[in-house]
Amino acid sequence: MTKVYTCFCTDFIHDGHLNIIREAQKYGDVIVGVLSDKAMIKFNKFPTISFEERMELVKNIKGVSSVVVQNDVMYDKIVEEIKPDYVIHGDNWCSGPMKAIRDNVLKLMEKTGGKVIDVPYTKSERTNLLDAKNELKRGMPEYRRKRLRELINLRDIVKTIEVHSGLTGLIAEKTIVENDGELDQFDAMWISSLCDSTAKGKPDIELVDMTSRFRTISDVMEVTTKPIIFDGDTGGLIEHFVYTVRTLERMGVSAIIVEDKIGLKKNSLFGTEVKQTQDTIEHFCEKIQAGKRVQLTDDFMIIARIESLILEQGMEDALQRAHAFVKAGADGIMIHSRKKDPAEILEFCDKFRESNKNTPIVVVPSSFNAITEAELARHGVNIVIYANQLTRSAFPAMEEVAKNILKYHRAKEVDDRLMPIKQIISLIDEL
Ligand code: SPV
Ligand code: MG
Repeated sequence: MTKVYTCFCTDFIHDGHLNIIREAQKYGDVIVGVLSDKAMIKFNKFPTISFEERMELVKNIKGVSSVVVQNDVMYDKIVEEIKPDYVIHGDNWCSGPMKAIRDNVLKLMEKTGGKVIDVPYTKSERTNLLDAKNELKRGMPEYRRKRLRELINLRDIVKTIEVHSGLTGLIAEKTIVENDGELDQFDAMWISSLCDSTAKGKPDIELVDMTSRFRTISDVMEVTTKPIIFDGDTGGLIEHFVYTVRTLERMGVSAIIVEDKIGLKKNSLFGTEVKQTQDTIEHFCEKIQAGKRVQLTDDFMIIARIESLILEQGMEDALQRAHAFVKAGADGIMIHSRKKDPAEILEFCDKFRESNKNTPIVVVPSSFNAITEAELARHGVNIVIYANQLTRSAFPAMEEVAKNILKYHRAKEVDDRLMPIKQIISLIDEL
């Protein structure tokens, strides 16, 4: 029998999918692959229903002969397994990031003598609306909030990028690159106190109040679906912290990271050059416990950030705090360092993992930036945060353009550095 293969990466079936099945039937037996959770997440189609439910959905389509699991975004393994005569797909994979997948399939089919069929993508008002609605569903608090915990389980390391506005949110949400035949993108977003403050021209000393920080979160949430980790600074007074936890959880934020400092907070990258006071273990444990007590879902995470290495209090102090904070209920540990050499971070991770295998570890490699994600993951790190790179890249670019306009008394000389007007006006999707 002639085998026709197609892969579905969807939580619901619409006319477009049915059209592909109808077309496929003209060539032979239709085998549909359902993308596994792990693969779907790589593709930023975070599932809103379970894998079993997605299998069931496809099994019930008329004209489908069999349903299989596709474990990778690229088709190498599945083509080897099934040896299809045809691979059929909507022609939306002829351009954009999905083109890398089509190229992969073309190469494989050239080898086996099979053919690739591109079916015109169904663009009815109904399918467009269903697509858009399903996409937006992923941004609803009940889906978004639990996504961080799911990612920690599914990813070797959760790659997180700083955002401080709708625009930077769009970059985090949509930037996707092909790397060695794999599609790559960020998993989560970090609402940095440093960058949120800097964007407002304010110092990073907990001056930008929570109401304003929530507003930033809301701007980001409007245009994204990825999970959010909130930089909660010291968390403030315990009496205030509990309200912050409640609000963040209700909004659909996945985690707050609070640092074990007290009093006037200064940015950690100043280290001991400025006066900073570390909280006592007892008081910080009380803060964690208070936050956990008011939390309403099992999704939300309170991550304790340890400043012992920043404040030169030593490894033993950092480890003692980590274990105490976990005992108090912390759902994760962030360990920070401002050294260029990652040695102390790796030593902490290795020692912590000797007696704690599961509590997620978060790191922020702003200073020790030569270390790779793979190396961090090998030492037990679960989340890596690129905490300020978007802000630090945008500022010099903007300043340079400003200087040049002043220099030449016109904007022509900077034009080749600017995003074309056409592109910027179409950057934001119309509803
Ligand atoms: C932030 O991004 O605001 C952080 C990380 O807290 S750091 O600036 O390195 O302290
Ligand atoms: Mg901060």
